[in-house]
Formats: sequence, structure tokens, C-alpha cells
Amino acid sequence: MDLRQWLGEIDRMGELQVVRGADWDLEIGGISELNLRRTNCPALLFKDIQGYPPDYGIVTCALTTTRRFTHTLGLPLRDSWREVLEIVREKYKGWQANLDRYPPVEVRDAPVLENVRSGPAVNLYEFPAPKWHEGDGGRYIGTGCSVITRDPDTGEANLGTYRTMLHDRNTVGLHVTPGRHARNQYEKYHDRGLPAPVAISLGEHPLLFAASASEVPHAPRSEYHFVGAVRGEPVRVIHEELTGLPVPAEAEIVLAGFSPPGKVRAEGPFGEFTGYYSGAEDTPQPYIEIQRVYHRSKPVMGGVPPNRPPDERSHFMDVIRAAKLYNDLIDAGVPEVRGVWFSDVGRQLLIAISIKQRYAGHAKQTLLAACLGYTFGRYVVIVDEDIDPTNRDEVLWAMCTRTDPARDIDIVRETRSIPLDPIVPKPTGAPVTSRALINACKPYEWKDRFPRPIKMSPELEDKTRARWGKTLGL
Ligand SMILES: Cc1cc2nc3c(=O)[nH]c(=O)nc-3n(C[C@H](O)[C@H](O)[C@H](O)COP(=O)(O)O)c2cc1C
Ligand SMILES: [Mn+2]
Repeated sequence: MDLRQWLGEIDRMGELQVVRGADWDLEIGGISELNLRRTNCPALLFKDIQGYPPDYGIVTCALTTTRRFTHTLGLPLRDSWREVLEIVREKYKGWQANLDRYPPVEVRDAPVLENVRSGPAVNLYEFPAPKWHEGDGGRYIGTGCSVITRDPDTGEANLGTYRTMLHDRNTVGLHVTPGRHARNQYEKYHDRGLPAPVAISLGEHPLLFAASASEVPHAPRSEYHFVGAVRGEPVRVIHEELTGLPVPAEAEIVLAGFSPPGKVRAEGPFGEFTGYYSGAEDTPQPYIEIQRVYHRSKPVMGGVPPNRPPDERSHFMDVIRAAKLYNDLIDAGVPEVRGVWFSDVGRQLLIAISIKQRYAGHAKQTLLAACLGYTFGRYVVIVDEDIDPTNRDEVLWAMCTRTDPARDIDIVRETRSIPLDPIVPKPTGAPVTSRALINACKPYEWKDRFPRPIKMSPELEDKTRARWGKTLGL
């Protein structure tokens, strides 16, 4: 579970680009954002960051291609997200079933212990935390990070990716949406008037990061258990001395400290995955007083800046999400599901599901089942099996040509959203919005009389290409 080893692997795959001499102040963010606009963009490793030791690094755009994603999960390499989804969906059942099989193992010696600083020696400015976007309220040391907390009742740890603002040399801000596991856990300490122990890993193997950043698994099992199940091998952790939290043995940097109860500090604004700055102004959030820093020599931080689409997280998070929803639909008894996808441009707000309609009401049943437990799907669209849900243009075509809005769109009011949602009234509105359930399948009662879609047969396509392809460049 080593980020460095992973960097070596993807370098050998020809998918790593090294950038030397960039500035932490907007350049690393700017280069990463432009890189994401290239198709099949490489991962970036920033070195020689201005004002920092030359071998302190930051890696961004780690999981943007299907090849790097499948490699990271130890899956066969694939070139289309639809195929990746099928593989992940199949595997997911096994991962879920094996959550108890590979719990994390505690070790004593670990690379992260190479450098340790405590108390007054802690200085977070020794790391090249970027200012990512022009409108950000400060530098964000944690974006590609894993925040580790513990449930005081069960003792179980949790890993989640939550943005971490650099407040000063030994304080960082936390910004955790209500309902997230870390928040459920630290609030239990705060409710009892106790400081909550928190450790933050800044730079870890991208599989561990992907698990932190995804809604897997449900408590009480931790993301360590999930990653253990994916790899068929436990994650190695050390027992962090001050907080007692298990932290990854091969982490690049770990910050450890406590979040005091009842205390907050201005946090943000920060350019978020919705494509907007979250909060027009700074809003107070809990913070963490960092009492100890551990790091490997020549540390490499992870960076995953959110952006207006396209952005990095969409793909790897959405494929895990889609696989989970796909299996959940089947478990809920919905037959003939053919595909599930979260459109990257939709920012988790647009879910497309294809089914082969078997009976009247099948599409509506699917729509309702897709809303169970999910927090942030504003538009749910059901399409027929001839539509590829991962292809946004096909989904839009079906939506435009197979719906009669008055009949095919249902609105459900006051469903759960998140405070970052741009349409939730600022600054204090309750994070709820309505949802549109869109049945873009052919109307069941007369689907067999619905106009036949134009679709060139593979035979005609082959024949046409064989005769004309070369000369016309088709
Ligand atoms: C780069 C990145 C940044 C994120 N930042 C936040 C954040 O600041 N606050 C938050 O609540 N969720 C954030 N998320 C989403 C959570 O990491 C995700 O919902 C995860 O499942 C949370 O862990 P949990 O399921 O254990 O609560 C972020 C995700 C990514 C990929
Ligand atoms: Mn969790």
C-alpha cells in the first residue's frame, strides 16, 4: 500500500508526467485543471515546488483513466467505463462479503515513522500545501487525504476524504457534511464535552484514498476492512501514540491531534465539486489542533482539487457509486437492470439507469428504488436497454424523444441534499431539495408500436467501411 510503488508502476505504464518548478500558489491547481481537459490525461507528479525542498512532491490527477483505475484496484485493464462498471459490480459483492476477512494489522516499524515532530516543533508550512483556485480562502493541505476518526462507542475507525484547510502552523480546519461517518463520530466526543481524536493521512496508496472518498462500507466496518477485501490482504497500520488511531504504515505524511468541543473557526470558501465555491463567505467549522507530525523522508502529498467539470473525482468515485447502486437495485428486487451511471457533468446529481421493461410499472419501481438511501441524485432518469447510460448524449436523446413531461416526470419534495448544494438557500437553508424522477423509457403500454429507432446494422457498417472507409477516412 505504497504511493511510491504505485507511482513507479504507472510511470512504467507511460501514464506519469513529472512537473518541475511549479508554484504552490495557483500553479499546481491551474496545471492540474488544464491537464484534466486533455483526453486520457496522465497523472502529474510535482517536484521542485517553489520555496520547498526539491524532493517534496505532490501527485494530482491520479485516478483519471480507466487503465489507472483498474490497475489500482488490481483488476484487468479496461478502456471503457461501462466495462469497468461491470467488473467492479461483480467484484463488489465479494468485497462486501469479505469485509471481516482482512481487518487491518498493526505493525511497529513503519516508513511513516522516519520523521516525527511534536508540540512546538510542529510546523505545517513545511509542506507545500497548494492554493488551488483563485477564489479559495486559503491553502488546502488536505484534498487527496484520508481523515481518520473513531467511534467512541464501538471503537471502530473510519477513513473519509474531507477537505482540510491550513489555518496556521499547527491548526487545520475540517469541513464534514452532516451524516458523514467522521462527523457522526467526532460529534459523539463533542457532545460529551471531549476533544475528538483525528489523524489525517496526506498521501497514501490511491486505493486507500479511493475507499476513503467513497461511501463504502457502511459502519461499523472501516474503509481499512474494505481495502483489505479488495486486495485480499490486510492494510498495515500503526497505533498512533497520541490519539490511539490506526494510521497507514506506508502513509507519506500523518498529522495527529484533537478537535476541541464547541470551538469553530472561519473556513472556506473553497472551489467545490459542484463547480461553485462553497459558501459566498467563510463559515465557521470545527478545527483540529495538530500535536504531532509524522512523515517519510521526501514525502509525496496527494492532491485532488475539485473543479467545475471535468474533474478528477467524477470517474473513480462514480464507478464505485454506480456499482453499489446497481447491486442495491438488484437486491431491492428490481429485475432486468442493464446499466447504472452517474454523469460526470451532473456532479452526482444526474443518475441514468437502463432496464429492459418487463411489465407495467417496472420503470417507476426502478425510479423509486434508486432513491433509497442515496443522498444526492437530483435527476434520476430511466432509459430502455438500447440506451447506454454511460453515454450522456444517448441519455439526453432518450429523454428528449421518449418522454411527455407532464406524464413522465414526477417530483418528490424535500429530499436530503448537502449544504454544498448551490441551490440550497445560503447561508442557513435546510439542505433539502426536490427530485425529478424521469421515466424516459418508451411508454410501456405501446412500446412495441413506438417508432423504431434508426440504427445502422453492424453488417452494413462493416460493409460500408470496407468499401469506403480508407478512401474517405471514415
Ligand atoms: C477530493 C474529495 C474531497 C472531498 N471533500 C469532502 C468534504 O470536504 N466534506 C465532505 O463531507 N465530503 C467530502 N468528500 C466526500 C467524502 O469523502 C465521501 O462522501 C466519503 O464517503 C466520506 O466518508 P464516509 O463514508 O466514511 O463518511 C470529498 C471527496 C473527495 C474525493
Ligand atoms: Mn466510512
